[in-house]
Amino acid sequence: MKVTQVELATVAVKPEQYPTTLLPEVALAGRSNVGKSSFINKMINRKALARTSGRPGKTQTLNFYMVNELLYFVDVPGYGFAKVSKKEREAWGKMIETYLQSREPLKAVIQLIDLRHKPSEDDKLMYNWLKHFGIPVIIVATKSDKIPKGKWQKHQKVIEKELEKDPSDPVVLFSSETGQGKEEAWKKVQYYVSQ
Ligand SMILES: Nc1nc2c(ncn2[C@@H]2O[C@H](COP(=O)(O)OP(=O)(O)OP(=O)(O)O)[C@@H](O)[C@H]2O)c(=O)[nH]1
Ligand SMILES: [Mg+2]
Repeated sequence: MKVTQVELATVAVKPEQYPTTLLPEVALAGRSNVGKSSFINKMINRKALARTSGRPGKTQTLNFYMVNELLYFVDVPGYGFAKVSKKEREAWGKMIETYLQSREPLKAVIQLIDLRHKPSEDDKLMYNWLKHFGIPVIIVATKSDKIPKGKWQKHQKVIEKELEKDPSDPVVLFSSETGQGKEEAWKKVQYYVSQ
């Protein structure tokens, strides 16, 4: 995929603020710090258009990145971040739920899981929740650069088994550091966007 044009088109916390230019949308989900914003930057060849941080909780709004006037990547706040107040967490949860549940142009969710670790309870809940609402999921197992190649297969299997992954949902091994999996991830995104 050749990305020629990209911009942060919309920042939203409620439905009235979602884009009105209706293009297919693909949203990012995953625990805080797993690399959602880094994934977007890698996919669009920008170092830091989507803001990233070593500190979890960087992304706090729904950020709609328009790519080639073809689709939106929607950066979503991460879950499982303990250092925010309960009230804040509830507000984010509601914002994310409202978006995922009711957004007609949403074609698929890219759920990021750290390839090094077993999926957490939150990862499992999120995956099950997406499946409950019939949303196609692309599992992106990220930070592959952090473990030796010889272990990739084994770790991927653990993720698939723990999630009880639906066979129709693809898994892409990815690294925002090396760019591994970028073309494959684009292929999956383009497939769902064209549905
Ligand atoms: N080695 C390595 N580091 C990564 C990778 N992806 C992300 N990181 C690092 O992980 C940290 C968190 O990345 P972000 O992209 O900000 O994570 P996020 O999921 O957007 O986090 P929130 O916005 O808090 O939900 C940053 O320090 C990134 O540089 C990867 O593939 N490999
Ligand atoms: Mg982020």
